[in-house]
Parts: sequence; C-alpha cells; structure tokens
Amino acid sequence: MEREMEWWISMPKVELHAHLNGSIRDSTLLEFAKALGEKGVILFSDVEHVIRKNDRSLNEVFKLFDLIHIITTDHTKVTRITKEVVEDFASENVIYLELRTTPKRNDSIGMSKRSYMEAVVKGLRAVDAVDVNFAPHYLGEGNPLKFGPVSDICNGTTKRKIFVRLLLSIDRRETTADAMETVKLALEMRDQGVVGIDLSGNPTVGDWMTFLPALKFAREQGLSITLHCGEVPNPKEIQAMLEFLPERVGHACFFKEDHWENAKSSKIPVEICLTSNIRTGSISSMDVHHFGDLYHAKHPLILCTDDSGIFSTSLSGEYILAASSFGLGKKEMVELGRNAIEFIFADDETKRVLREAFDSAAERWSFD
Ligand code: 6MZ
Repeated sequence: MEREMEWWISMPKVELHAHLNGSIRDSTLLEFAKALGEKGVILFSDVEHVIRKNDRSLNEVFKLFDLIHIITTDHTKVTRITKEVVEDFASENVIYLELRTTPKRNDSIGMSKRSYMEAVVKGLRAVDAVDVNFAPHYLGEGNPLKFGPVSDICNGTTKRKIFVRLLLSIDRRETTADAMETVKLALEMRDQGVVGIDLSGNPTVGDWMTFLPALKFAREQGLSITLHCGEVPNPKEIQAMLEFLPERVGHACFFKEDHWENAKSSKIPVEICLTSNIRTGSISSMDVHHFGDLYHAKHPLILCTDDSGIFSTSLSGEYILAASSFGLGKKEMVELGRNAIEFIFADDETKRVLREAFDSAAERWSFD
C-alpha cells in the first residue's frame, strides 16, 4: 500500500487550480492562530474548533476564508505560506504549479495589493528545498534551458525543480475598480511570473457584469483567464461566462445540457476538483461527478486540488481518487496528467520542457 502511494507521488504532476490561502498547512494556520490568541486578537479556542472541523458546506468554507484572512494577512506570513505551499507541492512531484491568490489591501498594516504580491514573490525566492523557476523564459533568470531539465526529479539525489506561475484572483465581492487594479498589477508583474487572472470567491455574491470590463481588458493585454463557473446553479451567468470563452473554467458542477454542449463545442478545458466538490456538497457522490462523462467524451480536463489545506487533500490524492472512482489505470492517469501541460498558461518553451520531463520519467515506469 505504501509502495502504491509512493508511485502516485513519484508521478510528475501539473497543478493548475490551487488557491494560496486555501493550500496553507494546518500546522501553520494553527500556529498563527495561537499567536494571535495569545495577543488577545482572537479567541483561540473558538477558532481552533472551526479550523479543525472537516466537513463544511460551501457557505461555511467562505466563512472560514474570512477567518483565515484575518489570521494570515500580513507580509511575513504571506511570504512564509507561499514558501511552504510551493515546497509541499514540489515534495509530491508537482513540476508545474499555477498558484492563484487574491491581492489584498489592508491600510491599517500598510498593505497594498502590490505589497501583498511582493510578499508572495518573496516567498517564491525564499524556497530553498527545491529549485523554483518563476520568471518567463525570455528573461535570463527564468530561462528553462538554464534551469536545466526537470527529468531527474524522481532521482532522490538531485534537488527537485518546480515551475511556478501566478494567477491573480479577483474576489467576487470586489468592485469594477478593484478588479481593474488587480488586472493592472498583473500586467506590471508579468516579468515575475504572473500569467493570468482568475475570478473566484463566494459564487452567491457579486454579478458577472461587474467583472467583465476588467476581464476584457486583461484579455486585450494578453493575459489568460480562468473563471470559477457553475459552482452554484446560476444558468444565466454560466451561459454569459461560456460566451466570454475563457481559456479555462473551474468546477462546472451545475452545468445544464446546453452549457455542456457549448463548453464542449468550444473545447474549454475544465479544472476538476473532486474532493472539494464532494466536501462542499456541490456534487453528491463520485459516481455522479461530471469527471466521468468528460473523461469518456475526451473533453480537456485537469485534476486539481483547489484548497489542499482546507480539504485535507493533495494532488496525488486526487489522482488516486479519480483512478479508483472511475476505474482508470495508471497508464490512463499518466496520459491525463501529461495532457494538462497543453492547458497551462505559460509559454511554449516551458511546455516543451515539461513534456520532456514527463516522457523521461515515463521511460522508467511499468504499468501493472
Ligand atoms: C471559489 C474559492 C474557492 O486568494 O486568499 N477560493 N473561490 N470557490 C472555491 N471553492 C471552494 N476556494 C478558494 O485564497 C483564498 C480565496 O480563494 C477563493 C476565495 O476567494 C478565498 O477567499 P487567497 O490566496
């Protein structure tokens, strides 16, 4: 059993839907909460109970995020969380990570959206357990050729390597002006690994039209866009989002027949977060999850964690869950994992290096 787990961990993987603050280690969150409890900012005993709770509805998840943001939003903590999250994904052989986070402003501690993002980038630079490539290849520092092949990552003697790219999230509670500020910041930070924009946050809040101007601007300026789409039943919004033709969508739990027809004909890749969907009750059980239908229809899809900290999961765990729930073998899962490379927002040169990494790892595998 342990060897089986090792196999899934050793498989190179691509993670495209991971929220920074949702991927925080439990131990780090509890440590921060305890320190704030000692300072009298929060009541630790109340907070501990909320953090340790396992099953949460979608609404409870967003209440927890509000609490997490109170606990984590200062520059040094953001830097530490980023460093740990990258190390955790690298430790299970994620070789390309698209990490998304919502730039936050908090005047009382001198935090602007920009300084928040600078703290994130500082976290990327602080990683020492693995080699991190986060700048695009046309800049010397992030040149994947200089970075070297990622093919030795399964060999315990070499330092692991991971490509990290950033997506800036627009929270659905934000205004058009806030969203525009995030897009402008993303454009200014392209040389620091920002490749796109995500729209996320509580799906029962906010209106699509509020975000559309900023998303259109992002697209005109060459940023890629992924949207949380159909996380709750909202047929009109789903339709409008699909008509926008985002480069990817996340979740797609409440698509109706005509939405699927539309998404399939446009071949919009879907980021699938199995554990998250089940835990939040968006999907009642694995046997009715849309992964099955999409997989058999050969629709582009990518397995992702969403919030590995909140939902106590890992990308290896999501691959195991998909394989066991839908009767797929390792060969099929490797194919699915390799395909994810085609849907990343980074450049073609990065894709080439990642394909090589997969193929050279595959030479060492046997499928039974
Ligand atoms: C929608 C989600 C989410 O940005 O502070 N987020 N938005 N649906 C989900 N499914 C459960 N999970 C996380 O990370 C936390 C933020 O990501 C979004 C929410 O806006 C949450 O506050 P950052 O790093």
